[in-house]
Amino acid sequence: ALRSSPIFRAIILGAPASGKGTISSRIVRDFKLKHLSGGDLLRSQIGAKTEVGLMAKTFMDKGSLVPDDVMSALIINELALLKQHSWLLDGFPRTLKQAETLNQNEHVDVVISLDVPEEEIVQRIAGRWTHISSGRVYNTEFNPPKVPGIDDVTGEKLIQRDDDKPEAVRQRLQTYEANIKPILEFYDGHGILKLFKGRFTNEIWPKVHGFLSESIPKSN
Ligand code: G5P
Ligand code: MG
Repeated sequence: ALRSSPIFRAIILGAPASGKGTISSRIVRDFKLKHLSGGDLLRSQIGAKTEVGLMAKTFMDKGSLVPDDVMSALIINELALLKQHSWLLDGFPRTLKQAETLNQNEHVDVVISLDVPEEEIVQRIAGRWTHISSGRVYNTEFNPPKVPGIDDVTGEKLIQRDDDKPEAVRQRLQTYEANIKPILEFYDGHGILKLFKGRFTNEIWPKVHGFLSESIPKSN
């Protein structure tokens, strides 16, 4: 008899430019999960000039976190629309408070944590180009667009993110370091944390793929 596939919920965490977005797009290509990125969600609110977006931008441009209550409400609302779906949450939670709020609202099966050396990260950000409405990312060296400055899929313009300027990048890295430890301990305590260490996405990806192939329950 036909049975819908079992629901699977994953989180992907890592420093700025550790490759969360890049690896997420490979995960959704190969496994049937809906991708939800906190940063992409905020950027689409900014693009639509909503009240939340305008407020969030003041924090993002400095490389600081958007306040927990605002961010958690946004994400919990979006996840409520995905009750029947498997999902992959990218860049949330970023504080222990967010992890606790998520835990009160949703079940999570696995947490993928990317560990990429800092000097690699700083180099990558300088070459990143983003298609804002889809969240697709390119890098002038690693995965350049077919036409410089243009999104492969839509033909629209690519931009450099406001928070990819050097001062904001330094602040984003500091913010990450200041908050990540208790989050990882929280998920390790739940026995669902899986660390992936490496310098390059192409080195980390096969391990993530193998791990998910074994973790995701097979449908039928
Ligand atoms: P975001 O949008 O979540 P970050 O800083 O956490 O931003 P970011 O910058 O989006 O993370 P990423 O997704 O981890 O990075 O990395 P990526 O985009 O895939 O890859 C980075 C670049 O490297 C790309 O150009 C890619 O092509 C290239 N690349 C990938 N792999 C390789 C490789 O192997 N080699 C090379 N050479 N290049 C490679 O959050 C932004 C802001 O939103 C707010 C905060 O203000 C935050 O600063 N925010 C929140 N605030 C509060 N709570 C939350 N939960 C929040 N979430 C977002
Ligand atoms: Mg990202």
